[in-house]
Amino acid sequence: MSKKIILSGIQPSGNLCIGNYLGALKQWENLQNEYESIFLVVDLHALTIDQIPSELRNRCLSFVAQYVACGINPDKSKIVMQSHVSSHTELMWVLNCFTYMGELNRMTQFKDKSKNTKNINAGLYTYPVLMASDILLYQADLVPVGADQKQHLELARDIAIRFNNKYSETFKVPEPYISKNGSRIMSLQNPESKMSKSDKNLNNIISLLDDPKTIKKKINKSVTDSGSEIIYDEIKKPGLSNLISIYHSLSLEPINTIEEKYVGKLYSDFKNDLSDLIIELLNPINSEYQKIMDDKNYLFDILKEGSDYARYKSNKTLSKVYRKVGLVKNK
Ligand code: AQP
Repeated sequence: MSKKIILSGIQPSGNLCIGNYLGALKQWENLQNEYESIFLVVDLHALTIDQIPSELRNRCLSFVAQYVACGINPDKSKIVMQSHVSSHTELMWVLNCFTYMGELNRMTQFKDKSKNTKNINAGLYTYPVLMASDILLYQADLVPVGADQKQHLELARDIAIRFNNKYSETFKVPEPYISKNGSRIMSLQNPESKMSKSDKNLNNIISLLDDPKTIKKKINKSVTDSGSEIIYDEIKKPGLSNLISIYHSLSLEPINTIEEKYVGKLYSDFKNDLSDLIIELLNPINSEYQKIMDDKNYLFDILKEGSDYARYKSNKTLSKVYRKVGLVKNK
């Protein structure tokens, strides 16, 4: 029996951070052993935000290297640059015609992002349709995402069901895979908002490429709450609870074991240990990353293999869709 397919992606729109690691990359690393895996760098999605072209170009390659350094193994998984496979945007147009404005108006990520930018472009608005196309093209069974992306995945499912009902079975209806661990890591300075890689305030995030000194500094400066007890309470102690959550995701120690361990200890003791845990995770990722970035041929080979596979696989779906909606095939 053929393996089930998982697909996920990250947009190269800032510095990959431990939110992305715990909510996405760490899950991918585990899942790739069990599933046929496709991991995208969704560079077209990144255009919804103002970009400096030379920086975007470097970041796209840097993301591929960071995927591999975080354990995504190109022998097990396909790593694909979204813009290398034109079927993504082709299918998106068709799906646009099956998506209602009312659905897009309800997307909370659009509402949040458009609050913080003057550049409210149509791409930002139709972003979830491109994401639906990314997923449905490959007939993905399972989509690992952080909790923040669940609404987008539900829209992809609704579009797939709508299309299938109208034209007969065409798309696999994908299921979300949301890990309980690390599915929503919050900002270090503002624990009411999620940690986001494109946050301009770098003190809000731990980037995967931060050095140990910077990590210590950011964790020491992170917002904690009044009181001195180290206990998990999202309402009364959102800042501390976020740090405990990160500790828990990295050490895999249950939350109550962590609380017991720090009875009678200071916030600063806890923060020191948390910094050490993060440094222990990121040190090997950093050295692996440097090695990979020094071998650009290796990076381009990974992308070539990914796009060859992705073109073949996605074209099958796209041809089926074009035929079903009534478009004439080119001879
Ligand atoms: N704070 C988070 N905690 C857990 N998981 C997270 N993810 C993002 N932030 C957290 C997961 O990482 C993947 C990134 O997907 P994306 O780049 O397409 O979109 P995003 O959700 O908009 O991510 P960011 O980091 O907030 O990026 P920017 O700042 O560029 O918009 C997804 O699986 C997401 O769930």
